[in-house]
Amino acid sequence: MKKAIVAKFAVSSLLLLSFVGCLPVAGQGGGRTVQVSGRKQKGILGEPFYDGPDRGITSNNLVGNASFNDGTSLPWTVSFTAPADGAAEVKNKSLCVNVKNRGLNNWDAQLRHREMVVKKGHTYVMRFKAFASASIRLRAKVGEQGPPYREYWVGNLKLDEKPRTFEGTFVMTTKDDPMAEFTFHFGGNLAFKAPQPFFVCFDDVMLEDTDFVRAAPPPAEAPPLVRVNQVGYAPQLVKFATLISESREPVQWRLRDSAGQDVSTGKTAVHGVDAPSGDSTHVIDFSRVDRTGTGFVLEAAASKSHPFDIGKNIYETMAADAFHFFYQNRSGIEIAMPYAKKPEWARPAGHLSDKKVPCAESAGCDYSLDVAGGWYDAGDHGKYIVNGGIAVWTLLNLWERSQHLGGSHALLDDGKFAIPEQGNKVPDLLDEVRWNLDFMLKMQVPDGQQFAGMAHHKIHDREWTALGLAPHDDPVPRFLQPVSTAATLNLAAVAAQGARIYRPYNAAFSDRCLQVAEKAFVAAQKNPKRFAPGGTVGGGPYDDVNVDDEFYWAASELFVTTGKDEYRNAMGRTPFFLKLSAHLQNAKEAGMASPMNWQETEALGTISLAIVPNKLSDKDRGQARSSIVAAAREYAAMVERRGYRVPIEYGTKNMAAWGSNSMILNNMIVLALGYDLSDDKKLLDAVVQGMDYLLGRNGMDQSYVTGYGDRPVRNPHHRFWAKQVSPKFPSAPPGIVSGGPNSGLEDPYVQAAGLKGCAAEKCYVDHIEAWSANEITINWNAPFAWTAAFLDEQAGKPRKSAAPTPTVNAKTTKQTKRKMQ
Ligand SMILES: [Ca+2]
Ligand SMILES: [Ca+2]
Ligand SMILES: [Ca+2]
Repeated sequence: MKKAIVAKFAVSSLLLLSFVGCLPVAGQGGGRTVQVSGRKQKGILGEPFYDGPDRGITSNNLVGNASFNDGTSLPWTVSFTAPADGAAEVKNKSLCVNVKNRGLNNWDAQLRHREMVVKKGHTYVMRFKAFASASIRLRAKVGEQGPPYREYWVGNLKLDEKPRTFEGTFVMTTKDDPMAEFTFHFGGNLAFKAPQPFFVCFDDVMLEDTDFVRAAPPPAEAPPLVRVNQVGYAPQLVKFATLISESREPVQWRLRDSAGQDVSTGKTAVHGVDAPSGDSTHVIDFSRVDRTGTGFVLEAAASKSHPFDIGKNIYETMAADAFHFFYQNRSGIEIAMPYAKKPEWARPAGHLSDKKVPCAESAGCDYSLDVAGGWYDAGDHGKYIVNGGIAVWTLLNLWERSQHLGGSHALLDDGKFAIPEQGNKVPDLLDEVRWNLDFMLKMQVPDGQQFAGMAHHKIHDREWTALGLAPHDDPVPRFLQPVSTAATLNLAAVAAQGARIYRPYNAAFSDRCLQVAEKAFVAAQKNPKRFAPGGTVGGGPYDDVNVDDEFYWAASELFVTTGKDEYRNAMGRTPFFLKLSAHLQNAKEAGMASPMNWQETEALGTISLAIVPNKLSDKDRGQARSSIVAAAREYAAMVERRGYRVPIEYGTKNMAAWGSNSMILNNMIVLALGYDLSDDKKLLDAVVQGMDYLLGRNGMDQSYVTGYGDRPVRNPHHRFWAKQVSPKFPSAPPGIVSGGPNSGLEDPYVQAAGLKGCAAEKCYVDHIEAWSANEITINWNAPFAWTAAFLDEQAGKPRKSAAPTPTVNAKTTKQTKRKMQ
């Protein structure tokens, strides 16, 4: 998460194909001056900057938003390449870009409009109004949105405080460009005299092609007022829907089967305003229905829900797909059929150059390491230890649950994943996780170096690449970033966890894991305050200046694995011993109802101490277990307070944080473990309802998972699954959860989408450029896979016992573990 997407503009050779129009300033570029024919200097109209009726906004206008009169600016978005910085806002019905830092290159600060086709032989007319708060030059162009950035038309203009109208025209003489863009550059030297900050405003922007007729938008279908889990419900688990209604009286609901026959009816319960969504809500409880089938529809208040299933298998393929996300994001190995599942998702091995990666200048070292392999973190191609750490831990924790709490491992065993390691007698979940764990081990600083034993915080590209890039095509050099205490402790924690888990399958690997873990812990103690810097370029910062929680987590994992007193003492010295807070304590999201994230990891230690047999006293383990159950009960209580019955609340400011869906998922893990430990069915019910929210029973009527539900996420932020950017790329495979609503509105796309003032759970848009609301990451899909597998198990299928590891009967295990307390 947290990464800016900025297209890097190569210095383009100007191909001015035809230029027959007029501009206040001659277009030029590529070292040659272009003849400008036609009338001179039209368009200084002297009118006030325009906020009257729409002008130039005809059905022939390729520009999707010309007037900004409705307060939005999409599909216009700004792009700033660091150090350039700024933001756009619609003000007085025109679009103004506030430039805090102009950057180095002309294109470092720009406003652009994509999603347009420019066709051979067609004549285009541009017209727009603009002014700036200071004298600057403006480079307007129509051209390619990616390398080599050919320009079909360009105008070099002067702006000052006086609003002016500019016009130009050209004939497209080369082949059709299905991905053209209309852009305005105002960075670097174009604005070198302007005092910063300055602003540039635009209005009534036209790119007219008389041969183009904008299709009337499809009639907007109002989302149903009855919100359901669009995938379905399990026969013996709770079944809730939410009706949006301002009625103060209960209303009748009706469940119909696919033939339209009544299955069940009842009355809603009036809930009132659900603050995080802003919706007035009623709750529908149809838990008593145990009929199975497909195509059920809930009706209430003259509105019909999306159709859904009731069945025991609703989560089976979803869980498998959620695990498969990790294979699809493997670095350093060809993603090949049949494992890729569809030819469009196959690709050559990415970043083979990671076999020899030098230190970045800021890292203060002069060696290269083989850090090939691992998973790509998210929409970008970086590999980050702290995000890898919690993702690895989460997946391994699911394995440990199956070993020690009686959870099913039917989906996790050898032969269950579509991966090359199927059939090797090692559970496929452990094979998949090892792909990243191996990479993490390689990030440890070798003996003899200054920071021997510590881990490099991350490895990533020197600069951000553009969307629409397969890993093997990434041309940007990559570097090892400085070591950090947080990364070192993450490495210690998951290597210690791996040492105990992989022992039955590979003793040598287990030994190596333990050696790396112990060495890392010592190195972190020697360097307890080496923090990763914030605000980095080319990769997310993942900075964290509170590492007491990482010390506790690493010491806990080492203690569980080794039983050594030194680790018992180290974890006992922290304030976190045996505790698990239902709310984040010191992360940026402090106060949010969530137990853990990449920045705050104490819950991970307490969970391992609670569920994996270890040398703690029964009393201490009982305390750790009570902490889990108590936090779970807090989340279950939130369900009762919410009209959408989702186990989350967003603090006193009611602001959804970045990756809010992952917070719900991590709450669901604590709920599920709490249920395992207590048999309190309310906790199980809350897990079910968390998943209902993620699959459509929410204020957006959105399934936040790709490929699942009537309205699934279609355009997550990812460089390879980038069909929305170009048909050359595939769309995303199924089973991937989006980060979801984020009140912070932290990227230019959501800022342009008119979301300002949105209710917490409505700060969302399904667009590939919306990286602060619609990214996908390993540390979010890990809890999604965990909870989907848990719900598949709870959905009531008979337990399978064909497993290489001893099958554990849930009841027996629960009895055993009660004895242990
Ligand atoms: Ca306007
Ligand atoms: Ca295997
Ligand atoms: Ca921390």
